[in-house]
Amino acid sequence: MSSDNTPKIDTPPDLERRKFLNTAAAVGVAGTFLSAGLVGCKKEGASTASDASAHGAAGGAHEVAPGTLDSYYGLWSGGHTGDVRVLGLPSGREIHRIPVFNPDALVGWGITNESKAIMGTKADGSLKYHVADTHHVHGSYKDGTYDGKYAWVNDKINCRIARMRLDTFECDKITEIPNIQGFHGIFPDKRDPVDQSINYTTRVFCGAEFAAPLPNDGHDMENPEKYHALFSCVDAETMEVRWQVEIHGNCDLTASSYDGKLAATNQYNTEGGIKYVDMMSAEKDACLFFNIARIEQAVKDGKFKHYGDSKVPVVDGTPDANKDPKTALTAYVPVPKNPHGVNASPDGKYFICAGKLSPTGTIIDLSLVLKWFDGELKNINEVVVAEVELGLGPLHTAFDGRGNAYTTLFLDSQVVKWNLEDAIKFYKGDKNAKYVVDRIDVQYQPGHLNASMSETMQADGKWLAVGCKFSKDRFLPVGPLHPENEQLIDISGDKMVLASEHPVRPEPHDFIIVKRDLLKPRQVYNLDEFPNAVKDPKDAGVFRNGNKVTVKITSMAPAFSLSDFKVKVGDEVTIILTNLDKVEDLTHGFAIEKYNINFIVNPQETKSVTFKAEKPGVYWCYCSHFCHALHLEMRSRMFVEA
Ligand code: CUK
Ligand code: CUA
Ligand code: CA
Repeated sequence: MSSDNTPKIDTPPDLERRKFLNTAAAVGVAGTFLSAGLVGCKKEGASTASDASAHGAAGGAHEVAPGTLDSYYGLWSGGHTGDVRVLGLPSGREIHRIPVFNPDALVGWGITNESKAIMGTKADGSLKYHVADTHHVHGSYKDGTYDGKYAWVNDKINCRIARMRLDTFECDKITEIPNIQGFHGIFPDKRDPVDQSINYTTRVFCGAEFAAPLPNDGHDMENPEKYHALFSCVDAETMEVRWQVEIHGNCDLTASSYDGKLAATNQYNTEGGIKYVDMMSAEKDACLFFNIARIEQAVKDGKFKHYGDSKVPVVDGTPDANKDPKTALTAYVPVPKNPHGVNASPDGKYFICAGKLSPTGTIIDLSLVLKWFDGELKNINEVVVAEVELGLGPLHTAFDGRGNAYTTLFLDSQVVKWNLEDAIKFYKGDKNAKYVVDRIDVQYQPGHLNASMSETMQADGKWLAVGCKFSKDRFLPVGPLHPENEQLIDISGDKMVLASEHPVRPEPHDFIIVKRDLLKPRQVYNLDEFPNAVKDPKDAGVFRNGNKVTVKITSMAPAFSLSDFKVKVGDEVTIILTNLDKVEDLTHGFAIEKYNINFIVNPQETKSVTFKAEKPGVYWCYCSHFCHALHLEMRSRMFVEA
């Protein structure tokens, strides 16, 4: 291989190009707040940006040889594609996509009866929704780390939360949350707030970014003062909505504490603005805390109302109803202008809010928040133990488990590494505390980032992935739509080192990086898991009940158990297919010509489809998944009699 073909992952970025991007972003996004003089913050305590050219490559530590397994799973939200992508890290190889909210032709998601039942259908059996926008993926916890059982992801467009089983990497439940719009942040709890022996996830907290009239039935549409947003709690097992809290302002991202007692959301629109200028008119917005035990007691005590058709209890979390700390369900902690991101440090002590329109990071001490709820603090502002300058456009924060935080700077196209305890010292007045440890340029305009195991008490400080929203000229051009650029940074040393990058289809937002031995995926299904399984080829056949016809088929390479089956025009046909092959990786497909049907069955799996036989004639059904030397010959025929 000529050296010309070697990817130059350690090339210092073209400074002119970076300047251009920053300028463009500043004009388009930040111009208003830059000119509004909101960047005039103290410069002390910040070390100078390190020279990107000083960083070499990470010595190939990110390279994973052919046939070798990655050491981490990355679970990436897919964005518009409504799915969750599974990446191996540190290689960055995409291993799998889990279809969730949107149809997927490979597995027949949105085509099979089983998947439609999970996705939700209208009365005529067609899918209720066809689009989604996934942003945030988080796993279930036990003892402060991932237990490998579930992951959840949100759909911002149609306000749905989905659960995925991590033994089969499949979505198994989807819940639509009532009376909200712009469903954005999610986070599972990590422990029960009252019964501390429940040391695992039992709830998932969900924030609504947009406010609307409650119920949203046509009244008060022109009056934004009558708009409200709700913060919701979903049961991790049943996936039913347990309760909601009516709040002032809006919710953006969501975080939960390691002791289970607190959840929080950052708020960028405490103004209740409709246009962006209104949403950025106040100097401070808030990080809003929820006292989970008190909220659940209020629900038990019947102190709630309902909105519209929803049966979900809604408690009052607005500031007016929560003035006395000793009974308050919520605490509004003022933080600088339009914050984005709220993240829990792995030592369990702090939540970090990134400033977005303020160049600062805010550290909130959770023990002080609990003290405020106990009535032991004079002023809610005392829970803020640091507010320090980080750079322009801070969005999201990850941790290395060694006391350092890593925050994306969207406008600076950088990641800044900073030390939490030094930031607290600096804020307290120790101007010698150099809290900024390092900076690294990324390509370009990063949104989310996450470090290996960062959202657990086992944060291991090895790898940092950065989701760069713009890739510009980093990859072969493919037309106007650019991929996003996922960059991988080695954070094992003092200096951050850019190790590799790979394009991803737009547009993931958040992701988690999980040690591979925490997940125990299965390789083959069990026939007994499927109540409708056709367990023996002898059970195959056509079963008629009026004009409803059930066709039972089994597959075993290289044949289906029926070489043909007969139905009549006008029949409602249900095909049930069980794959009797037991061999790992031996998947078959079932596609029906001209009937718009295709799905796969994995070893020992059963799936079904239902459709109307509308067109008479012979229709070949073929195996659409390469399975055998005689894969092309693996076929059946559907005879539709006129
Ligand atoms: S949001 Cu996209 S970069 Cu939806 Cu998590 Cu911050
Ligand atoms: Cu069975 Cu291809
Ligand atoms: Ca604001």
